[in-house]
Amino acid sequence: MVDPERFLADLHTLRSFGAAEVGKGVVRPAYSEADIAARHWLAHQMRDAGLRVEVDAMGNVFGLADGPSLLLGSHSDSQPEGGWLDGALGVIAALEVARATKAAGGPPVSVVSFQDEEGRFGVTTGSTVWSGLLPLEKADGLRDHGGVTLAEARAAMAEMVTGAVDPAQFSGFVEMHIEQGPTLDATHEQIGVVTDIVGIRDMKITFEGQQNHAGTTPMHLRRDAFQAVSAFNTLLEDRLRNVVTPQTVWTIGHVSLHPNASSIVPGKAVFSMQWRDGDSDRLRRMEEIIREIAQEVAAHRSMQLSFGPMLGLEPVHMDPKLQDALVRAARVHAPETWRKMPSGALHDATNVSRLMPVAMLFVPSIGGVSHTFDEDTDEADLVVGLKVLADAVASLAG
Ligand code: HGY
Ligand code: MN
Ligand code: MN
Ligand code: MN
Repeated sequence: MVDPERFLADLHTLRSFGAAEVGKGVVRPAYSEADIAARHWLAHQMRDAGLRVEVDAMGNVFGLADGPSLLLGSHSDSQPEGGWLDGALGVIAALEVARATKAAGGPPVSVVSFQDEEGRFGVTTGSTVWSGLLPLEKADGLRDHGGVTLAEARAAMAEMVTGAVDPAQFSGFVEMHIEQGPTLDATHEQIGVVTDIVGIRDMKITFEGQQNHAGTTPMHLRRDAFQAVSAFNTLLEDRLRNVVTPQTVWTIGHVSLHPNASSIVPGKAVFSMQWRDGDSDRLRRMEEIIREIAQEVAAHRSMQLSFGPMLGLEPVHMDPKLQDALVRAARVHAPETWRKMPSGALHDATNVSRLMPVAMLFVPSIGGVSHTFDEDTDEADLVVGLKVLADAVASLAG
């Protein structure tokens, strides 16, 4: 039997690594001191649960059962300003289910906390590398917004690394997560059984104009890189309108201006351009439009333009058999309060689906918010989610 008290206590302990000073959130980006300390603590918990700990070169931490097993988990790194449950919930629920199952002499269950799901170096980097989509040697050259390479960052946890973990030992992967969106909160439902996960594209774009004096340079002579970003953003709205659906999203979430001073016309702007949709063709069409707009703005404003490498993950479907196991358990623990739904957030499950069948379950996010310190979920919903996960695992093994 899973122990809700122990599960909630462990969730709070994990939050203590990198706990934000305000609210309930955490600051635990991949390879930060807090992240590595949390990974040491997790490894310790896994060992106490009777699992064999292996840490691969990326810093993905596995707690392995003997022989073939189901794999449960998520990630324990956070956004630069993250919620306490994003990723952490799936890791701690996995730990609790593995621990309870082992104590009851049940079927073998392994646990994972993937590294850099939040994309300090890209998009779901740890599971992308583990799945074989991106070779580690290539990933090593990726840089965060501060210019640090992945190779430099992961050196900080080199002493934890034991070796590679063979995916062939796992029969499937189930990831529990908070919804991070408004659906379940609005309908007062407790469980979402995920059907699909959207695809994503993410790249850096650079406009280079001319740095100059903000007092003496007449407006018509400026080659202002920020104005180029601003014009680009306005055109996006306009030109994407006929291509997108209400589910399509795009975000400029990071802008770095050079030299970023009040009295200097910015000479250079580097910004992130990210877009997501459930349809690969639409993602491709959007890419064409985005590149066209950037070229148009650059030509019009005498900017030099460059595109960074584009990272992408395709939309994926969840495995029907694993989904059915979650549905059966949801009918028991949340009889009138579950639904099937797609995921607009990315998850490690996307990458793991290249290796084995995967499924996901969601619990509500209060107010539909995540990637903010304000993210939270009612304890009762966390516990229902844990029970659904535990029952689904038991039924899959049986
Ligand atoms: O942004 C995402 O969807 C993921 O949580 N990193
Ligand atoms: Mn997450
Ligand atoms: Mn996240
Ligand atoms: Mn001066």
